[in-house]
Amino acid sequence: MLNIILFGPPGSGKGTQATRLKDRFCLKHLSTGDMLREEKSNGTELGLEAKRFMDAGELVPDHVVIGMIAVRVDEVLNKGGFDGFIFDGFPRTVAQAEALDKMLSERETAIDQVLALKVGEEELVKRILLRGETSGRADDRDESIIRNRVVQYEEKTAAVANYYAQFDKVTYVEGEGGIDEITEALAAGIDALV
Ligand code: B4P
Repeated sequence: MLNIILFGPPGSGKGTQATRLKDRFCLKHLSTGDMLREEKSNGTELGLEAKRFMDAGELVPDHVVIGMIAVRVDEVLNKGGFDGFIFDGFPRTVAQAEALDKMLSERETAIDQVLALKVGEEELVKRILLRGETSGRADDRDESIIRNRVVQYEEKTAAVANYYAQFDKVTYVEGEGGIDEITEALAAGIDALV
């Protein structure tokens, strides 16, 4: 199996790039952001719990996202049809990373590489505000909420790259520039693994 984490701050292009890479490498794309938005729009109990965190630009509690991912991973492993996973927006804390590693190891697989997109804060804010004009997402419309998402990233998520760096599993990729050009740089990182 080939298991990749697409990593980076909010608005760095994780979702954009994961959508392009999944078919090319026959990977199942698992986005915790998309899953949580689906739970929210279906009005489930989990979605209602997640809403207040997401709308404020805070991270949803670890136990919620870890449980959600485990169910999806098992669905895919039982059904088959993919060569691995591309995790997008997960893990976002070291506790999530440790839980993911344990979960994968119990299923006799592991993370192969973290591809980390580098984008400056002003570019992140600009992109998300632009997306907010059409996304309908409450967390994309208010600059102070967007900046809080960046703060949450610095305080809680950036450490995930250090966690995987101790196993030599992190490759940094320039995330500013043309979308096609960035896809090719990420694909080259995956090609180097297969
Ligand atoms: P996410 O859905 O993961 O939100 P995101 O970080 O904004 O998405 P992404 O980074 O993928 O957006 P993209 O760059 O593709 O999470 C939302 C919320 O859910 C979080 O704040 C949190 O509350 C919660 N959550 C999710 N996962 C969680 C977890 N594991 N633990 C706890 N809480 C969790 O796109 C940004 C924009 O940039 C797009 O409009 C795109 O078109 C544009 N863009 C992309 N590449 C570009 C480029 N090269 N140039 C110009 N524009 C570009």
